Amino acid sequence: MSVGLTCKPFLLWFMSFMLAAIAVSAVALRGVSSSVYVYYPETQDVAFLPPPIVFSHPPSVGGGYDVDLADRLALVFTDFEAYPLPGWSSRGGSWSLDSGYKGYGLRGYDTNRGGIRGEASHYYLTAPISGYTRYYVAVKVKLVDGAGDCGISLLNSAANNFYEASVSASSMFISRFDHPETFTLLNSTSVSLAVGKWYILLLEYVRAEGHNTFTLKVYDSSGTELKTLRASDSKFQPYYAGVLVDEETVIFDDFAFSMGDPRVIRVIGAPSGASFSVYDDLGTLVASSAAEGGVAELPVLTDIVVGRGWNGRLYSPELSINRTFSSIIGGDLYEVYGTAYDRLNIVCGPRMCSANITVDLSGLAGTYDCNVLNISVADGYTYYASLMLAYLEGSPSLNLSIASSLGSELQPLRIVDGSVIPDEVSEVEVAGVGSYIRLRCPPTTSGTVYLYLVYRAAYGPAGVVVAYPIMLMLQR
Ligand SMILES: [Ca+2]
Ligand SMILES: [Ca+2]
Repeated sequence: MSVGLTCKPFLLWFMSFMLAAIAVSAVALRGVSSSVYVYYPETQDVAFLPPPIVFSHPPSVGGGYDVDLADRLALVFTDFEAYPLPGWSSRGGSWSLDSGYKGYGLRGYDTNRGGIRGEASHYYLTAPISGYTRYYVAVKVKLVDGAGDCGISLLNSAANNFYEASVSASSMFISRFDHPETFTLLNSTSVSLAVGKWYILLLEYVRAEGHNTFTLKVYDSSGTELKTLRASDSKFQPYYAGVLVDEETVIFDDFAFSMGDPRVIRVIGAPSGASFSVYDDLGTLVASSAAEGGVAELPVLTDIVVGRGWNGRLYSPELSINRTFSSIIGGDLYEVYGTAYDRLNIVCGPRMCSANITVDLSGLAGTYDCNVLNISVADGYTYYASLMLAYLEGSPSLNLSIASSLGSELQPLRIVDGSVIPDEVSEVEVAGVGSYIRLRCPPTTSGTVYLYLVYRAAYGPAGVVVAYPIMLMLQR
């Protein structure tokens, strides 16, 4: 409300009280108009001032669906596009960049630490992994000489004892090395690998009751599994993870340390009939799959760190989704959400100070996330705005927030199964055009939410609070 009054202090207080009373009654009674009359004592006139904040329909943009990264299982990943890497350290060996599977790879040459059988050269992550009891380590390898072996190393905290999950040209094995010279073979099997070709190693580690269990799989570069090998041991709990090379020269690429299976990325919330493709930063197709039962599983085993580790793209022609992410990594979970404005029916009140919004969620497979109401400030001032719940019908689940054109976003008003999560709902400053109310809700929700946009002037003595009623009906 414009409060450009030039009256005496008592009258000013009285006007504030009256305006606040209107606001309070608007809070208490749904449908009360928030129009405000300003009283000019000098002329005894009553004049209507246009409301400074008005609602309007949000601009209709977007293709109806979008997708976001919802979870990432890989804690560390690299496509070895640089050397040295921050957060990595070497023990023995000669390490450098070379041509990789895509872009560069890490070339490792074993300096054969003293010629002890089973000793090896390591390049490993300096962040400890001992806090995890189940994880996957994936890496791509290419033998250059064929004389020795290479693979995944899990070292102790002194980095001198280690477990090794490795391949050579003729075998794969899991072993333990104890400083200074004890080599223990835990399990092995024959497998034929060609020198100069790429293979993928995937190690699953599980620790339970002081026991380590290792499962090593080797795949060719097309993703065909060649063999699986298992072993268990309880000598020590691994403290560092990395790669190793022993009496061999090798090139590594596509390394991931992951809390879950890195062989697929999953897209959830996908409507039936939708298909998805993953492209790398070089424009090459890595994987594609159709959604079934709301989920698409894209096999990215052949390139777990998609492309060179940056600018991966997720594409769905049916949903008009074409999103580039800073990286796409095996184990990622993506969620499709609906953004369709044609699901919205918005009716604003005669002075654009109230709104009835109906959202049609029928047939939507994923989350709905949409700007449902524009907020424009017409008088050039800045206001503090927040959302206040009046009451609910049904037991809807949703988040509502105000995104300000000034850059801040209100902590959402969260309702889960009809209960309000008692978050502190803060105020945001709104000014000019481009602020809006944003709704995010699961497709299964329904019910009606009665709430208020509450605002006060950011200038002068605070005290005039105005509330605009909003009814939000979620239909399925
Ligand atoms: Ca690479
Ligand atoms: Ca890669």
